[in-house]
Amino acid sequence: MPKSINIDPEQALARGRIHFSDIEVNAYQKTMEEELATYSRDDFLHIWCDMCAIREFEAVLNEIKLTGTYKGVSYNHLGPAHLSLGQEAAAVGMAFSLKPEDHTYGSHRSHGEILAKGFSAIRQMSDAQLLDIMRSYRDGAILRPVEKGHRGTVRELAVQFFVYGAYSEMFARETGLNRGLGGSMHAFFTPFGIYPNNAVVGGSGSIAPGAALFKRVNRRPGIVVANIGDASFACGPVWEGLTFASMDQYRKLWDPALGGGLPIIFNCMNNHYGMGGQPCGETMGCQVIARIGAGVNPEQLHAERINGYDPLPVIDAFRRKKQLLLEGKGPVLLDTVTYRYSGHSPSDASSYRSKEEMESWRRVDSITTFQRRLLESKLFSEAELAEARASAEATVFEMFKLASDLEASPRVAIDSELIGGVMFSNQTVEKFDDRPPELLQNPEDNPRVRQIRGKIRTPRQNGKPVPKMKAYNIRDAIFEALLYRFSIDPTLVAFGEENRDWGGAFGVYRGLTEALPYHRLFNAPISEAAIVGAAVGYGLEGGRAVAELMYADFMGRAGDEIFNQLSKWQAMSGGQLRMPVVLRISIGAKYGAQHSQDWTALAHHIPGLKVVYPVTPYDAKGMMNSALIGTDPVVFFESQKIYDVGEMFVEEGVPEGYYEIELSEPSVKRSGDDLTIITFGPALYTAVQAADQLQSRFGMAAELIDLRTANPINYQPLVQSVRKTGKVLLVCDAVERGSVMQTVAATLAQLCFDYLDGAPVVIGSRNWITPAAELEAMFFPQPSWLIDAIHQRIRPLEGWVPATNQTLEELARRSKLGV
Ligand SMILES: Cc1ncc(C[n+]2csc(CCOP(=O)(O)OP(=O)(O)O)c2C)c(N)n1
Ligand SMILES: [Mg+2]
Repeated sequence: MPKSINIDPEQALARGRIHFSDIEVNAYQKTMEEELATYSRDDFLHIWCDMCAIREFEAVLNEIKLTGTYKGVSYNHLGPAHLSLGQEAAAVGMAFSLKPEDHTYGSHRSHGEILAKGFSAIRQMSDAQLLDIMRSYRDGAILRPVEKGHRGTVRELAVQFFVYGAYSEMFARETGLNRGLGGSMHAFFTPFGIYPNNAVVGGSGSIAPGAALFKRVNRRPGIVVANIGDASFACGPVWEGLTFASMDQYRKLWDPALGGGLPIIFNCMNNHYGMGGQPCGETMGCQVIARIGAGVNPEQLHAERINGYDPLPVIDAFRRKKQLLLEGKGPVLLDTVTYRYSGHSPSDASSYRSKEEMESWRRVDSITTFQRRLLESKLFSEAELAEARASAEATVFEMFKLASDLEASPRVAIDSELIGGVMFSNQTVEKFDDRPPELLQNPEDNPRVRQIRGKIRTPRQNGKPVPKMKAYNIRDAIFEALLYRFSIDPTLVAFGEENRDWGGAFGVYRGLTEALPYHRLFNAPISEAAIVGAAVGYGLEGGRAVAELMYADFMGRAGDEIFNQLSKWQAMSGGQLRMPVVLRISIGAKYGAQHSQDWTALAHHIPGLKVVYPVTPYDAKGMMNSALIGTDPVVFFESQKIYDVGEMFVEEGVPEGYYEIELSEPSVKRSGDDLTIITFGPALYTAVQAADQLQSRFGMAAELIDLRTANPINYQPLVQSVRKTGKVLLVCDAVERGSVMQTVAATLAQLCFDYLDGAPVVIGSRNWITPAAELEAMFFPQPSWLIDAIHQRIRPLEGWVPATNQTLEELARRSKLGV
């Protein structure tokens, strides 16, 4: 389908100028008298109480970290405490007018933001809603210790519940918001609209746009706020997130009924410091974070610097900006100026800043200043404010006491299978919403579907092998699985580079452009971090996403998103969240050192990922079907070498209908009694050639097993085979060192020790850069290498003259050289 946007040379080459608008800096100048018309007495009291409660919450942590005691209660908190003493007005201002359906994402220093958002949500919810949340959340595990003897209102109970859950989370207690598995830097509570907070700073920058995408695609109310520190605005994922969130297509190409630009505020919690470095003046060049907006889109992200040392300008800005988002004019960048008195962590002596500077900020402290203004307004007496403050502080202190009490709040039982039990959710969900899935045509009318109908799905036709052009291949298999799920789950979206008109980088999606509206299949910017991060955000919000990386070599560009985000949030939520995301990654060949690497081992090493690599059409369809109905993150590797191969192993052919293949099961592709060859990836086809030769020249029957999955693995069929043959060779295209096959070999050596004639033999690619296409035969395992290895290390083969050296001596020699 040709592009609808025409590129006109006359226009592109015409002379002109880019105009920038002024960016407001601390424009808010309203007096308290003016604000009396905006806020009720109760509003002011709530702002006051929330700021005081947050200050107390952090003060407790500061004291126990520094002295081990607070008001006579001793506690040894081993974990981190990145406190935001001084930043209370920014947090309360941000959260004050957000609704529970507005979702926040944050950073390692988010205690204040979490509390403020929770207090705000509690105030907006009915007693019935609050009771329902407290009773149902983890079956009342957090509520039980708090409600004992409680005599106040439901709202008061909810505040206690929430503060207690937060402290318990920080102290690794069963009663933590995330069962103690998130901890201080990652706590969150989705029923109040508080989503994951990220200790990998800037991490929310690429994830939160995915949450906003979810809201747009699924017409969910509310906005998303990504709270990010000033120093973290230098992070690549933040810039990629800004790019992803401000793509033109939302307003130019997508159905206007969806609502336009992404509803997201990138909110810089600008405390002027990283740990000790200063972004403005030292480590960055923009000087005012709001300036970044100027380069991103013509609206300059509606960027503004606001005074975050006073809650009222922050509330004012959030209300104005939220309105813009609801009008489809997002995204927005806010530069919320604040200051932290506390060190980066309590052990930090703040030697990088002067006492005078800290004193000058204390003199205009947000709580004292706000108190003065409240008193001047005559709405409250000093005693009233003091009493409210004392009451807020008492609640915090009581909840700290309860959370630090090991009897009332037991530690997470780390010796049990608790963590293992939440690494994966292992569920199946047909669809994440009941509305009809949006398709532009009946799948039966899709040109690709029609083309596939004419293809041959079996290994042979009339006894002859099927020519490539006619064979139903791996591309077709993945396409079929995707189209099926697209027609069932309305939340399913797919995106990545060149996903739409190009048909996916390697043609897997050809035909989907005709079938799907823009918002279900779209081209992402060349922002791998944002592509994977957005899929993570989309999944966290409750939708299903398929993200694509063109080449495995680019996994490094999305390293944090794959290794720390996609993989971890299910477990870090204590099993509260699911991550129904499939990350398709294509593995190249013929393109040299930076486009032809099999990096399956990287994904396999990371706990929390399911990692599969099907290499036959039958397996590709069945495994993609399983990935697309599951609730766990699946890294789905595909090989460019074999996208075109037809089915060679399943005589009945690849079913037209739906079927699933469990994602833990190796597949025996050929039976044999003399030797087991286990492969991972397209090395299956290398092994087939070697096995043919072994049979014809040496009468040796090899059992061929395609591992198909690197995690999880059911070892039973592997063990069964190795016990039968006593000999095992493992082959993959990844470099031999640290490959998936090394793990499998080591495990089999232990599981089958008494049955093995010799140590398992692993053949991978050489531990080199991948050379040019012309030299690849020196790099990737060849059929003859396998026979050489069998001859030299497993069983001498009469008359065989090895062309390569696969001996253990050579292995040791190369290892010493590191190659
Ligand atoms: C990706 C990453 N790099 C470095 C760190 C170590 N680190 C933790 S906090 C921090 C400073 C962050 O500063 P800023 O973004 O301004 O947030 P603030 O701490 O001021 O709230 C650094 C460098 C990290 N956690 N993650
Ligand atoms: Mg900072």
